[in-house]
Amino acid sequence: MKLTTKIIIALLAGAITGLLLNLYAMDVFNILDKFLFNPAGKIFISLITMLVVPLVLFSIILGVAGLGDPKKLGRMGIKTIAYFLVTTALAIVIGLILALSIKPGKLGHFDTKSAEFSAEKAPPVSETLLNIIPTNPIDALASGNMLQVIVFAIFVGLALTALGERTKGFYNVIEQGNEIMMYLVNIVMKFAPYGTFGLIASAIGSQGLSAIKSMGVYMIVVLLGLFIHAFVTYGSAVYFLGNMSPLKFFKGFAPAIGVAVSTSSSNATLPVSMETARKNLKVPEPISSFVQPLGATINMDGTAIMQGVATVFIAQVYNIDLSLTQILTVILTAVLASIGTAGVPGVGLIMLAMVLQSVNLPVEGIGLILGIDRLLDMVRTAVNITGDASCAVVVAEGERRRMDREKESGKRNLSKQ
Ligand code: DAS
Repeated sequence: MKLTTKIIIALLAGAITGLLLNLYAMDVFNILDKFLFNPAGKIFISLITMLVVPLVLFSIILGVAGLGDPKKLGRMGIKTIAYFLVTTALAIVIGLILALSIKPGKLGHFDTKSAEFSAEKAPPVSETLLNIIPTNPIDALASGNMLQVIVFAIFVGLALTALGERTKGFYNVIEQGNEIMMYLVNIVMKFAPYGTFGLIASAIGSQGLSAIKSMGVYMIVVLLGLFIHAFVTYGSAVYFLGNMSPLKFFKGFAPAIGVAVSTSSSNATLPVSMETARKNLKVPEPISSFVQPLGATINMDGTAIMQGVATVFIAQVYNIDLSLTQILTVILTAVLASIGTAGVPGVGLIMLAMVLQSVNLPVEGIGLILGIDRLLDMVRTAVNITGDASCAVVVAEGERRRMDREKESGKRNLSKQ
């Protein structure tokens, strides 16, 4: 049976198990959660997270060195960042339009008195951008500062390109290191169905249906935005710009989507996202190893959709009308906030606090949506990594077309001589 099928079955079985135990046998759930679901989930997340930093380091060094031409890196970087910014802005606009038209904050009674939330401060974007150059690369690797690891790996890759044969030995070591990491990803993925089952059973079992009932409309609006963005925005991008059928794209990327749903972490899913993009979507390694780690760190369209909906929802609950200026501020802040935070569970709420503060909305309003955020985090993380993969497909197709044009013009020049 294919890994995709196993992960989907594990997701469904885990959700049904968690729900049934939550409804009819909570004490049994607590025992199973403590000794089975939680340990299985934690082992799986630790195993894949263990591979993230070395895999990103080796694959970006190789990817950049493999490009052979720094100009190509510059071109690829501009296309990637532009794609990220446009799709994230589009995502938050979709969220805002849906929330402003459906008005989830006006449908139902919400107890604002008991709502409370204190967010740990996310670093301002300017600080993050200034800090992307690591003063101590070993510390960046040890602390898993993904933006700094990516920048350091790019510098090493560029040096390898410039030094050529003189560093062939080092290049081979990095190449073998990357091969070892990819081998370990495949080994760890054999455990994915069990880890996925544990994570979903634990999350659904502990949440139950209660939170969903009171926040049903809010959830539906967020999920509607996530599905529209995934299927319309990414489906159109891979079809028109990536020369790939949306069905092939989503089916091919399904194993990574399943792991993202169960882990709620773009970073933890990264080894699987990259492996799936290369194997199933035929994205060349240099492009996959540059676009996807960068995307997992700075591109979070799913999170931006939640932020758009949540901002309007909270404003509606507190009877605050948002002006056009405030709405534009929300869009800008959400796009910039996504750059400053890593892809780990629950980071979307920390960013949401920044967005709410930017338009003077009550941050404690986040307390209203806290209960179901764990469930929504699963789906928006899946959208986040799918956005990164769609970018990799589009950039890869752009580079392929460019190479074809260069070959054509080369042939024409030869025929003229
Ligand atoms: N869980 C985050 C991620 O890994 C997304 C979020 O918290 O919104 O992408």
